[in-house]
Amino acid sequence: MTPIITHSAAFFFVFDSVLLQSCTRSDMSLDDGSCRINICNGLLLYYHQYSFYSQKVLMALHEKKLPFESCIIDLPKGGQYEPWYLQINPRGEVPVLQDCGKLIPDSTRIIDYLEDHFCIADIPKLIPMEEGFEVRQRITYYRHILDQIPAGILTMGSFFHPELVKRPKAPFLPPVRKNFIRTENNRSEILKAHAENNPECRHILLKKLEFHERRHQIVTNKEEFLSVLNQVEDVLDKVEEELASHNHKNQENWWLCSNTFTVADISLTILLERLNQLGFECAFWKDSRRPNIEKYYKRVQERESYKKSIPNIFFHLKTVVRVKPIAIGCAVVAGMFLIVGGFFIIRKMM
Ligand SMILES: N[C@@H](CCC(=O)N[C@@H](CS)C(=O)NCC(=O)O)C(=O)O
Repeated sequence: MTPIITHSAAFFFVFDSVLLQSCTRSDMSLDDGSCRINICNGLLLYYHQYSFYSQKVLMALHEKKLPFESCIIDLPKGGQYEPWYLQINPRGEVPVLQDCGKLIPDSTRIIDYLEDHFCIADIPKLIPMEEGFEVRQRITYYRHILDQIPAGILTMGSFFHPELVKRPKAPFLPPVRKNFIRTENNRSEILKAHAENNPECRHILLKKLEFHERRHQIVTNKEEFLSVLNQVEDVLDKVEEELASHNHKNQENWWLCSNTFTVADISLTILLERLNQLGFECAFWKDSRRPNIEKYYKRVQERESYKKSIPNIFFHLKTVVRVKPIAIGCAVVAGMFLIVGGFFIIRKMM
């Protein structure tokens, strides 16, 4: 895929006392959906909780136990196309890490940056240099093949080809899936409207539109989507083989490439999580299809970094309520009628 834009992101300050005050909060999104707080002495992550690439960076930050502030970009509402955010990342994508005055876009670059700049003393390492050349090579290899899987196409394609999906889970339940399809189908119009309303970002947004239309053709084409699923199949075969080769070792202490948790494990964990949520776990590992991956996925869910990076059931519920407030309201009222009605019927019968 060709890069959308290559010039570096501009950086701007808003010296406003209210904004300065909110700089101390851990989530610095403002009520109008913006987050123009660029004054921060530490790490600030622009992200979205359900974004695949954001989850990778979150997991790296939590693995390394680094404190950070956060600013949530409302992707479903097009927060990434707002002019202030396009100045932070002209690609209009999350995640972006801000380290004092420096802006670092792209999950792989962010994780490498964290590894390079936060590697002193007792900060856990995600690329253990001391384990030697062979381990490092394995980490690079697995990270590379895992990161080559186009997660956006995998996710969106599964909504357009539901016949290929068995059991989608939260957050990708039917109302959310429908919402994603609607947003995807309207994205060209959304981008055109943003380009019209923001002449200073027109060029960037029209490039993004071009990119979106190319991607849309791919996600809606079944053959193309099947070839992405085949790519996943090939990568998971290699992962399964690698994990199986550790069977003679103490598996409780062993991850994908080493007995420490590495960047390759982050790529694998977030991929498995996404496949599971999309409803592909039966196709790819459940029921002894790939027993080592199944075991690995169970084990990784016990890690603190996983629990802190992947939204839990309460967060999913909030999301579904936000997407379908009327339907949920009706369901709650109907449920109450059923309970109260049932209560009276039972009383009459007694
Ligand atoms: N190569 C980038 C990809 C980032 C990306 O595609 N992010 C998605 C969310 S997972 C996004 O921001 N999409 C919004 C859009 O393109 O409009 C990375 O690794 O960070």
